[in-house]
Amino acid sequence: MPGRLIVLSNRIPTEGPPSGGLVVALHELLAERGGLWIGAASDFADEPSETFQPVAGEERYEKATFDLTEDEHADYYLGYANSVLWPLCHHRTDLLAMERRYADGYRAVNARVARMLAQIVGPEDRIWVHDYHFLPLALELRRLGVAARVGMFLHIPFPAAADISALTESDEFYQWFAAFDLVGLQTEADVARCLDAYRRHPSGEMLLDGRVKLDGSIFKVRSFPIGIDGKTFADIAKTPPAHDPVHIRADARLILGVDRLDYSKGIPHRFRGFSTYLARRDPCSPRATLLQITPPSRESVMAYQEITRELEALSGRINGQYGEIDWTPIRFVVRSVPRETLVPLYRMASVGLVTPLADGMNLVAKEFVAAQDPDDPGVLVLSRGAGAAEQMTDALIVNPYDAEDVGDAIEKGLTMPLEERRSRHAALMEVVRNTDIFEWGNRFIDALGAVKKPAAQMRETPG
Ligand code: ADQ
Repeated sequence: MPGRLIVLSNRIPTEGPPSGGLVVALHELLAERGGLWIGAASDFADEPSETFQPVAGEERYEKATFDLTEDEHADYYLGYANSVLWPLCHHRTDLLAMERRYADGYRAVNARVARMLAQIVGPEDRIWVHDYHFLPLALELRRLGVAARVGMFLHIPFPAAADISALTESDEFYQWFAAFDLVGLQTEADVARCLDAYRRHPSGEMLLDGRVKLDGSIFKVRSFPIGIDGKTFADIAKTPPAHDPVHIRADARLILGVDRLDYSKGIPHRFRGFSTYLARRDPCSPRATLLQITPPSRESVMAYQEITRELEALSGRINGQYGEIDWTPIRFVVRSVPRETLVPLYRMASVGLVTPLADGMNLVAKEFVAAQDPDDPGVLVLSRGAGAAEQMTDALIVNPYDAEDVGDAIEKGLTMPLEERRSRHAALMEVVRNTDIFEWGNRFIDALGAVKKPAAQMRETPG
C-alpha cells in the first residue's frame, strides 16, 4: 500500500479557510490525496513538546503543529533562517548575521522536528519539506534511521558556491541538501548553480544518471517552476470591482508595484527607476502614478527596519521634486490588501513593475498577467533577477540595478501599441497556464515517489 503524504512548511493555516496561493494549493493537494500537514505553532511554548499537537477542523487530511519557544523563534526563525540563509540565497552576504546561537538554535529545532517525525513516519511515506527553514531535516532523519523518501522544495534562489563559502557552516550546508532524495528548485539557473557548487566540492560527484553524490548520499536535483491558480485570478479579474480602489484621474495612468517589504525586492531601486522616468518624461504626456503596495514583513529584523526608513525618505524626496498640487507621483502604502482589491488593481494598471534584485520565482509577475484584460492588457516590466524571467521572456526584461533601464521600460510600457501589448500578453498567459500551481504540486509529489528508495542507495550518513 502506498504511504501517505507528509508536508512540512513553516506556516500552516490553523484557523478558517486557507488564503494565499501556495497555502491554498497545498491545502487542495492534501484534500485530494489525504495526508498530514505540519507547521510551527502560532503561539510560543514555555517548554517545547516532543510530540506534534494535532489541529482540529479539517477532515480530509490531518494537521499538526510543532512548538517553538520565544528564544527558538529568535534564533532559528528570525536568526538563522531569515538573517543568515535568506540574505545568503539573495546575494546579500554583506547582511549575514553571524551569531553562533542562531546556527545552534536552527540545528536544535530541526533535530527536534526530525525526532518527532521519526516517531510517526512509515517507510512508504513521502515527506515533502518546504523551504530554507528546514534544510537539516533530511540529514537528521537519516541519522535516526528513517528510510522514507524525503524531498525539499526551495522557494528561494539556490546560492552560488562563492556565497556558500561565506557560511561558517558551509560544509554542513552541502550535507544538508545531499541528504534529501529530491531537491526541487525554481529555475534551470538554480539547478545549474546547485550542480556547479557540488562539482566544485572536493567530495562532490556527478553520476551518469544525472544524480549528485556527496560522500554516501545521492540526490536528484530538478527545477519545478512554481505558478499560480491562473484561472481563479482571471475569473476574479473579470468581475468589475464595486468601486474604483484608487480613484485615479481619468487622464492618468497607473503603474503598480506589489511586494513584501523586503530588501530582495529592489523597491528603492524601483523608485529611482521611476524617478528617472519622471525626469525625462514629456510634460504633455499623461501623468503616471506609481502605486507601491507593500505588506510589512519580519519587522524585528534590523535590515527590514532600515529599508522602511529608506523608502519613506526616497518617496518623500521624489514626490517633493516632481509632485504637483493635484498629483502625487508615488503612493507608498505599507499594508496587506485583500485579493478582491489586489486583482482589480492589477487589471487597472498600465504597467506592472516587478523588479526584484533576486527572487526565487515571483508570483506577483504571474498574478499581474493573469488579471489582465486580454483585449487591452497592461505591460509587465520584469527584472532579470526574478526566477520568473527565465520563462516570461515576453515581458520587458530589465536590469533592476540600472535606473535608466527601468525608466526606459516604464516609458516603453506606457506607450506600447495595443497590438504589441496583446501579443506579449498572450505569450505570457501561456506561461502562466503551463505553470499552474496544482500541476506543480502534483509533479513534485510524483517525482518524489519515483526516486529510488533511500535504502536502495549506498548511504552512509556523515557526522
Ligand atoms: P515571496 O517572497 O513572498 O515568496 P512572491 O512570489 O512575489 O514572493 O509572493 C508574494 C505573494 O504575496 C503574492 O501572492 C502576492 O499577491 C502577495 N502579496 C504581496 N503584496 C501584497 C499585499 N500588499 N497585499 C496582499 N498580498 C500581497 C517566496 C519566494 C518567491 C516565490 C514564492 C513561491 O521569495 O520567489 O515565488 O515564495 O515559491
